[in-house]
Amino acid sequence: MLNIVIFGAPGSGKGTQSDKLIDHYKLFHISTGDVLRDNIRRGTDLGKVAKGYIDQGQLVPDELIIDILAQVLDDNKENIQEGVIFDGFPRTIPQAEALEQLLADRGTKIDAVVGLEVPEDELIKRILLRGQMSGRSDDNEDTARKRLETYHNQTSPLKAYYEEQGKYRAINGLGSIDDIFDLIKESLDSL
Ligand code: B4P
Repeated sequence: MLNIVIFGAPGSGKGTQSDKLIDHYKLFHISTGDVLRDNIRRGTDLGKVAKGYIDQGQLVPDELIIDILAQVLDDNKENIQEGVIFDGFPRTIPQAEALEQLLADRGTKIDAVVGLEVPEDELIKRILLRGQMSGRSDDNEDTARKRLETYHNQTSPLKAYYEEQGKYRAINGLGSIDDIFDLIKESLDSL
């Protein structure tokens, strides 16, 4: 079993590299951003609450997202046996602590945290480029800058948290998608 967190600022390539990791390692993919966007599309109560936060570039409250994650793990007991790629979760220290507990309750743990490191001007460029096609309400310059601020305030402390546990693997997230993936594979294959 291999459980990986893919970590980085908005626009760092988490979703992009997750797609390649799923293919290569045959792991189950959980993207909390995708779960929330799916709920927004379907107009669920959760979607209505989440949209308010996402459009402001803020995080959805911890209690809500932790419950969602627990539910996804419970609904996919069969699918998660080989391991999971956690994409966009955890995003706060309380989420990381909750994840540790959720996995311990299921007799497993996080093996590695892949940190995609990308300079801020490139992050904004990528988000705006995607915004031209994605239709995502948070892919505009104002919200992107707020998302980056939220990342610095609430999410970036997780780097030190996982470094202390010896799990953080820094990856240069600038370059071609395939070259970045090669760096990730190299790092994970040495686990
Ligand atoms: P996410 O869906 O996770 O959005 P994100 O951080 O912007 O990452 P995303 O996956 O979209 O971008 P990626 O880096 O792959 O979250 C959306 C919102 O949901 C959050 O802001 C928050 O409000 C809420 N949310 C989600 N999880 C939560 C949690 N745990 N707690 C609370 N709230 C939560 O890629 C960006 C772009 O870069 C792509 O268009 C890609 O094509 C491009 N790209 C990738 N690699 C590239 C490369 N090497 N070169 C050039 N371009 C590249």
